[in-house]
Amino acid sequence: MKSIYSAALLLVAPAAMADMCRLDVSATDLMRFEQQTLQLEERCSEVEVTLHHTGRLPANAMGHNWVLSKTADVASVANAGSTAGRANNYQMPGDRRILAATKIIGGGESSTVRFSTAQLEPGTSYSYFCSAPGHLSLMKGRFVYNSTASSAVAKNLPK
Ligand SMILES: [Cu+2]
Repeated sequence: MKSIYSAALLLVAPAAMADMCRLDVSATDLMRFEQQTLQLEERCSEVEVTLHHTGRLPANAMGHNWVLSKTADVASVANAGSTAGRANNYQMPGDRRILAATKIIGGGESSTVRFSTAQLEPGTSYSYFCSAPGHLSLMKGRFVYNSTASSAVAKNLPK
């Protein structure tokens, strides 16, 4: 069924990137993400995530990033990121457990990362978080990639 659906979309709009999706997530001066869950539809072969810092504090006081990993890897990726320091956006260079990440930004700024969903495995739990030191306990959420998640979860926008 999936391939039939894709073919029909291509006939209607041959130039459209039918499987490219977009997610927006906001972070605040109160050290929070405004979204607790991000859901990506199964049809999305690529996704562009944009982190918006809606606060006013500068990056050296309340900098945030958006990091995606398996839920099981979150704590160790964040620990490694603290060691890596601000110059590396609190991400250990070469850390393959990081599936996608933005840079550290301050109030009023935004940062976008684009990645393929091909690396996401069905049945695996994924989470996003901010890897700035001390932020993890308040700044994390679930990243859901499938087509059958609860309707209570906010949906992404087609791009
Ligand atoms: Cu943060």
